[in-house]
Amino acid sequence: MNRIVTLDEFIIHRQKDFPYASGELTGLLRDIGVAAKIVNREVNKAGLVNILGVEGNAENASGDTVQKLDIYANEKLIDCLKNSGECCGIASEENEDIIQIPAVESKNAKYVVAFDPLDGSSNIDVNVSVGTIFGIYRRISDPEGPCTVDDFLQKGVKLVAAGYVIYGTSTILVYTTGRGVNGFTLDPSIGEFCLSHRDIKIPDRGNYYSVNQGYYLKFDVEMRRYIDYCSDLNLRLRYIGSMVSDIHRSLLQGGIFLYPNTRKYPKGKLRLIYECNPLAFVVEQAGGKAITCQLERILDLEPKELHERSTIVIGSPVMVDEMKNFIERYSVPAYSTQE
Ligand code: P6P
Repeated sequence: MNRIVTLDEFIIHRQKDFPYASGELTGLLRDIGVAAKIVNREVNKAGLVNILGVEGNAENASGDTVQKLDIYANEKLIDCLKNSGECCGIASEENEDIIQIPAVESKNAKYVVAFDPLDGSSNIDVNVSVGTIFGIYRRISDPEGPCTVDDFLQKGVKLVAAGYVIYGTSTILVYTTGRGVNGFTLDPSIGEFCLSHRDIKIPDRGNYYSVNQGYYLKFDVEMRRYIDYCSDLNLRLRYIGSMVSDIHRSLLQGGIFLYPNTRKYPKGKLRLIYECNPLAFVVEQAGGKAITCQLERILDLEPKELHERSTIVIGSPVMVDEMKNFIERYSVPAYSTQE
């Protein structure tokens, strides 16, 4: 039987990968693990306590209806990160503006964290997997002052660490610090995340494609032709409506996830800073690719606003390349009004 390696042990052991690391990032990753355990506890009993359902008429910064568990998860993540002393600011899908965290005695917080506390939360009431997505940046603002929004408007290539927690049949935390991707499954009997998916590598291609087929007629022609191609190849459509779940399946079994532009979301629905970038970092570190429907690498995008959206095509490298070929071959150039 393999020796149990806990998340804490792994993070501390891997600290050696960073010769100049002084433990702050290690502390931050461990705090996110603690927050994940707390959120997991509530997600797993959401049906038993009055924490299901919609929070009044609440809407978040992106105009999405806020579920009670969204708010709970948001509050717990903020509390854990506040206590760490390693994080000087937070950007959350649930908060319009950034949250500046006062310095903790004798700590010089170097990092900011952007997260979606509970992605796919509309699935909570029907017991479908949901997830937390997080990305960690080194602050670029004056270390003597509070963090600023510019600390979060960095390109995805500047991410120091990123990952997600999927609350499903088991609770798994997957993260990268730029040296590969590892997954840890929560063992409730000991309350520890234990190494279960060492050095994850995404298959070059897979048998699944993941897109909301219901929007088929609203997609651009190149998207429709690619979806038809997947169907011709007898690929299986799997779309859970929870990005973390669809990406996690693609990461382990191969596949491609697409959220193109539609009339309702002309720039795409998914948020760049705390959904697309962290997941793109993880998938690229596992050998996959992540681009926009305009063929830009997700991690190279220059964010302009905290809650800006992006189109995304992400997953197995061969499948993303095939999708890229469809976009190049079939996309109709935007109609020019220039004579
Ligand atoms: P649609 C959940 O609301 C989410 O942000 C992602 O997790 C998911 O992939 C997507 O939106 C689902 O959106 O428009 O297909 O219901």
